[in-house]
Amino acid sequence: MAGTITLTMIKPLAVSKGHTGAIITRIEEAGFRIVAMKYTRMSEEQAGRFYAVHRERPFYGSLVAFMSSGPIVAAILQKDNAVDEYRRLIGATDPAKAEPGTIRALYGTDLEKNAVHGSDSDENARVEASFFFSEMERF
Ligand code: 3AN
Repeated sequence: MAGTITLTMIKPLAVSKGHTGAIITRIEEAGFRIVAMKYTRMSEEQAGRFYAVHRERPFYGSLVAFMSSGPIVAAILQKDNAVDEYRRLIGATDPAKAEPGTIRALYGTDLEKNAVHGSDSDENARVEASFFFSEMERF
């Protein structure tokens, strides 16, 4: 299948609330192919590295603490124009402002605990995919 990739994480609160299956169903029904997937937990150091671009932002410490607070599901998704298509499926960063029916509108709690991550560029998608997955874990 042709296409580009994006990296998603189902965030700790959405996982602990039992939304993993519903979110994966939406992803597959929207036509994304799962290239790689794992259930894992980031240490604070790893979450800090993943979000290093936000180091100077006021929410950085809280975001790192939250993202390392429990298990997540990380996945590489493939589709034509995957980054933009996935951001359309998940909706705006703030679940309260996300389009009805988007993953963040349905399963997000607030600006920080917004159910899922989605890469914001093809280059970041490649970097983020390599953060979680080796070549041998991609199919
Ligand atoms: P997106 O995930 O939509 O690309 P970014 O890259 O601006 O949004 O932010 C990365 C993550 O940081 C978000 N997914 C969210 O969890 C958190 N975040 C962004 N802005 C805020 C904020 N103002 N307050 C708290 N957390 C935030």
